[in-house]
Amino acid sequence: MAEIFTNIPEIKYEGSKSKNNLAFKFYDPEKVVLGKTMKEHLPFAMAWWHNLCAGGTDMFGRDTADKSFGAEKGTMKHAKAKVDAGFEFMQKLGIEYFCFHDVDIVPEADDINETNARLDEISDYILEKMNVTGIKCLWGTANMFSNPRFMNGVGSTNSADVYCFAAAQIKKALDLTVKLGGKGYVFWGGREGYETLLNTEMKFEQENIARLMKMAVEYGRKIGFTGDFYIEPKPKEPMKHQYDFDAATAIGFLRQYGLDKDFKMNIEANHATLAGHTFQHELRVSAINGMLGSIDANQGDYLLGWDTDEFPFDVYEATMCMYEVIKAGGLTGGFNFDAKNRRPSNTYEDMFEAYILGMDTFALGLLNAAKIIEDGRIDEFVSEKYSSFRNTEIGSKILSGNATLEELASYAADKKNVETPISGKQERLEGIVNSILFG
Ligand code: XUL
Ligand code: CO
Repeated sequence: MAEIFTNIPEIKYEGSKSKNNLAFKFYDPEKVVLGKTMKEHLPFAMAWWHNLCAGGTDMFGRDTADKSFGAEKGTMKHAKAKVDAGFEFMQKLGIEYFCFHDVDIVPEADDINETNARLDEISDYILEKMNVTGIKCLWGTANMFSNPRFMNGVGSTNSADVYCFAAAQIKKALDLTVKLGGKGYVFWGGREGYETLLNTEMKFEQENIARLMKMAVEYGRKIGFTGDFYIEPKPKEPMKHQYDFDAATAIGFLRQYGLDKDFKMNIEANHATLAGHTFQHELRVSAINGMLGSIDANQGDYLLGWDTDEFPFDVYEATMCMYEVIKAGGLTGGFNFDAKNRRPSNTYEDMFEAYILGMDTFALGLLNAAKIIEDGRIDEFVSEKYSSFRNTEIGSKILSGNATLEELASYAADKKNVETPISGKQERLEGIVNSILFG
């Protein structure tokens, strides 16, 4: 099989002083940080859809990047060329995982049986490549947002027939995920929401989504899927209101319908900011609920109100992300670059440089987070801040859950007045972070 990215060598670590655009400056896979190699801390994944399918089309113009890889688009020959390109790409970058939607890997046919036959054929080919290269599948999913049949929703659709087609797609995508040994299975509910309540039965829709997820769990476990199901929260776009608004909302939904044992969160940075949260907030909410599963590593643009899916460049964000991930004991999933080149970055070289940027940004985030943790001042401050609960008799009584409101009121009455609590010291802590990062 002919090389596709002929002018691109294997990407190596050369250190921060390197001026080689095709080298890592910070991602040094074998470097040990807090007892684990960078590669172990950062299981990176390639997103099939952006990297191998998207050519830069936007609402105002067609593709700028050629992703034909020498084959006619819409054919199985092209599907195979994408597999060849994807594996060469991942090998050259040392990326060990990929994520896919069903329709990223084959052109969808008019007849679902034909689509499924194509999926069988391509997954055999992908499996062959996986066996040769050792590259693995992080997660699979079904694209249930592009086809017009999903215009009124998927699990939330008004059409029982469409609901069955969604079930069929999930069943097949789960079969493929198991066949390829995927660690996770994602539900991103881009069409699970509504535009107006004038035409929507919200409770009915949410119950039907839960039913579909329950069937997916039952089927997945039956065919031997032992990994995690993920919800990937997003507040809006394409719908005005999406039911999986943010991690807290999605976790509440999972608990309400008894799905919390099988599901975790797949947190995407750009979705967090669209919900009016920081990436770090969404990670913390997931972690404290025992549901931090995987990450879609990208970033948004604070000046734009939509999902720009940029490659991560913001080192502060990556630092705070890695701080959360390390504190949570790592991910069961990985870091999937759900990110796309900007429309004018349309060459093969740009594809590689984008991944180098993303991987270096997360390597810097890891190094910085380790420094913050090793320095200890931030953790020490936080622990001190709550010490009145942990180090006093009345505080410990409250924490034990055995205090009564009358008792606490009588304690307050005896004290007569209370001092203001200790300062939050935000500016000092931000200064400490800067001095750790740049000192
Ligand atoms: C959409 C998005 C999806 C999911 C998988 O915003 O992030 O690509 O990651 O369906
Ligand atoms: Co995503």
